Amino acid sequence: MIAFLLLTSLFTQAQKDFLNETTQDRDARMQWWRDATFGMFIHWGAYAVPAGEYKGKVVNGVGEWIMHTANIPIPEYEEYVRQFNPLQFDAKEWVRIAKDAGMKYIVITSKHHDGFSLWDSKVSNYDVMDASPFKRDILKELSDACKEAGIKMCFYHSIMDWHEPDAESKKEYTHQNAPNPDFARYREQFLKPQLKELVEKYDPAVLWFDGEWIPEWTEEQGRDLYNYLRNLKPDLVINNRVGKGRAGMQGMNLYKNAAGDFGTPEQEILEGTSDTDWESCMTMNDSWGFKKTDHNWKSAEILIHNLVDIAAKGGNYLLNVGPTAQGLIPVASVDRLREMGEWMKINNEAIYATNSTKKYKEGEVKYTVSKDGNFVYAIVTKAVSGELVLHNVDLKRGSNIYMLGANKPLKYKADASGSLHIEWPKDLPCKYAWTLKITGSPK
Ligand code: FHN
Repeated sequence: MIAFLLLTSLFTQAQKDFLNETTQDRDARMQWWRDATFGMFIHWGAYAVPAGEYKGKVVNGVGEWIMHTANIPIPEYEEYVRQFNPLQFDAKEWVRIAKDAGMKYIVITSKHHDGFSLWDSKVSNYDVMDASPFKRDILKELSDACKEAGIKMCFYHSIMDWHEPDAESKKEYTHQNAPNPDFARYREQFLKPQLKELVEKYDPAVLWFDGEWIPEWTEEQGRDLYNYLRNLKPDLVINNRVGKGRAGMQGMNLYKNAAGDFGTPEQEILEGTSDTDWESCMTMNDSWGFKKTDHNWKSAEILIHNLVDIAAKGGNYLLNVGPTAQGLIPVASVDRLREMGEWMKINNEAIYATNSTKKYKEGEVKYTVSKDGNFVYAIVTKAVSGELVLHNVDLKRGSNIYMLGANKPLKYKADASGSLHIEWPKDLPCKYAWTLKITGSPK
């Protein structure tokens, strides 16, 4: 152990310190992520087998927490792993559904709190190759399908682990009942080696950590892990749950210089714009993992309006699906993603690679600005009768105003104060929200 710690310290000294990266380097590294704006979150694993039910009863709460919520002993929970055999899993189909929805990256749970790994891990036997009958490397198949489709593959990874003995969290999560759990050993001989495997085998673009709230985890460990991973892959993007900076579900950092590259609001959207990068993650119903009794689906309209609101506030939207134990994305999710894709086909110019502006909204209108600063996109989220009046745009004199998806310029008058009175067209090219492309700048 002393030799090991000596080696680790030598290695730590040789590591480059990425926590003090220049803004220029950071901007270059984050640009693809900022431009992407819209991604798919996938919560999948053994918890899809019970699908929210235990001993014939529906268990309250999110499906992926059933082991803890129903206090299922490890040997019994491992029975779900022995039943995990998603023969209808088709990585290309999943990637197609995400891409056609307009999503640019996919974040899948490589390992959730239950400790079950969805790849061929040499560090753990509690993985899809050794512990389940499926014996296919799910992350390999998805990474290959993503590469082929030009979609960025990213991994969610839980620091909290309810299965690995040394990871036992004494305060609340004592599933392992391990005699002398050694969290430092879990970190150095399980967590880091598994992350090294993921980075070297599948080259993920983002590592999305979670479960950092356990008392055994500290900001200092988060900073060390951040540097360890960036030294393995310098252009890696890592969320702020690698450390302890996150302020609960609001998701933004409590203090300056917290480890991590972006804030992670959960099931909520920031009140306004932010100077720091952020990404709102959200379920389409009320559960991350598949729960067969949860039919409380948000409408496609709500989901599109969320995407517009988040883009206008300069954030990213990570929208979740919870596939079944057979390996299928629920039809209700597929239908809503298809509608989002139809909308994005016409309006994506106002979403991808745009900047936010201080006055990001007026009434039912949200604004984004083209990166070159030449165009303002006014995205109207409520149908208009007669004329729409906009006060927050300085129109370039003599230029036309277009609705994305329509060819003919719209009729408009500018009044003395420069406000635009725009005649609302009868035929609309899409549903739920409509984008006016205006040559000019925000006021
Ligand atoms: O406990 C997890 C939960 O299962 C889910 O993964 C979400 C997704 O962001 N995060 C945690 C709750 O904050």
